[in-house]
Amino acid sequence: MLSPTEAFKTKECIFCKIVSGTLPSEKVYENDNVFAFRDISPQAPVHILIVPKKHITDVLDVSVSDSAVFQNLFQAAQQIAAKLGIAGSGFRTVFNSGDHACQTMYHLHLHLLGGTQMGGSLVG
Ligand code: DGP
Repeated sequence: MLSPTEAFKTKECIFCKIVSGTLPSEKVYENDNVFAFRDISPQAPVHILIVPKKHITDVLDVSVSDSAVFQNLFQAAQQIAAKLGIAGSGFRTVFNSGDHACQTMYHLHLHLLGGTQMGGSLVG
């Protein structure tokens, strides 16, 4: 029998379906551990979501054995920022976790935002 996490992954998770190609996305980067695509409702000229291929729900769900995945998330951010021309001008990287952070997609994702001057507030 599938664990609740595995059942969610196979039946419900939109980002798992994007990773597997069952749902379409505008892919910008992929390696063995992570997949990155353009956000469907961008909040900046560049708004990319970088997700682990493995279903991890949020930051609370990350374990020590996922260290390679985390390394890959940040390597992907560096490479995508360079590829999309925002490494020099600057960019923001954000993980939302839970209600107060307004997390809506319960598959861990690193937002990569750039291409414009952003405000200084991280909470408003
Ligand atoms: P968060 O609030 O941190 O959980 O952000 C979830 C983001 O996911 C949000 O900016 C919109 C984006 N999103 C939701 N559904 C889809 C989808 O089907 N495709 C794409 N490309 N992005 C999506």
